[in-house]
Amino acid sequence: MASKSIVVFVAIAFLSIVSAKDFMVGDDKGWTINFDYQAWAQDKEFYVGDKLVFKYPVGVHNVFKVNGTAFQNCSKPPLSVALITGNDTIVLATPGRKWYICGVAQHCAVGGQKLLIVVNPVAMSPGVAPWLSFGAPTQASPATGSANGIVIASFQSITAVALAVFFVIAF
Ligand SMILES: *[C@@H]1O[C@H](CO)[C@@H](O)[C@H](O)[C@H]1NC(C)=O
Ligand SMILES: *[C@@H]1O[C@H](CO)[C@@H](O)[C@H](O)[C@H]1NC(C)=O
Ligand SMILES: *[C@@H]1O[C@H](CO)[C@@H](O)[C@H](O)[C@H]1NC(C)=O
Ligand SMILES: [Cu+2]
Repeated sequence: MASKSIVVFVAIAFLSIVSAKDFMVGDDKGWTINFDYQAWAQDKEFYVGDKLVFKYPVGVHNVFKVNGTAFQNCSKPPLSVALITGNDTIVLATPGRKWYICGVAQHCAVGGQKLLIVVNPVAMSPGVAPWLSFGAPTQASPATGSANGIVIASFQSITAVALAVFFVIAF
């Protein structure tokens, strides 16, 4: 407990993105069965800070964020972690592969109601100061590092400039 240390890593960057984008998954079709979400995603570039909006009639579908294994298998997490509002907004907070499935009946396995995207890191504007960091740990063991960290990201668009602040709190 005494060794519990808080590492605060604050990164402030002026981003070259004009503003974060909202992606309506499936566009006019929304989140449904028998739609090719891979084709939908193929021509799109997703960046950290963008949002996915899953639209569907409440009760007809839901949304689970899963890992690659569960995506392949269409294996459903507990219902308690499902998104169910019919207008589920997910902020893409970290780069990398993200997997989403519908957990209703066989919508994923048979209906192909599953989406894989790759989120790109935030594009940096050249010439603007790169990531600035403060509060590097002096006595903290970096062993666990940010792997166990909680990442809270907030994004604000101020006209053409976005200011991103990340707090990584590691125990
Ligand atoms: C994927 O998720 C499942 C259940 O949600 C979990 O059992 C499994 O360990 C996870 N696999 C990986 C590689 O993280
Ligand atoms: C995925 O399916 C395979 C074959 O049915 C099974 O062996 C494996 O345990 C499943 N994995 C998960 C995470 O459900
Ligand atoms: C759906 O969510 C988006 C983003 O959170 C919001 O802007 C929009 O007003 C919502 N629409 C409805 C019908 O609730
Ligand atoms: Cu569904």
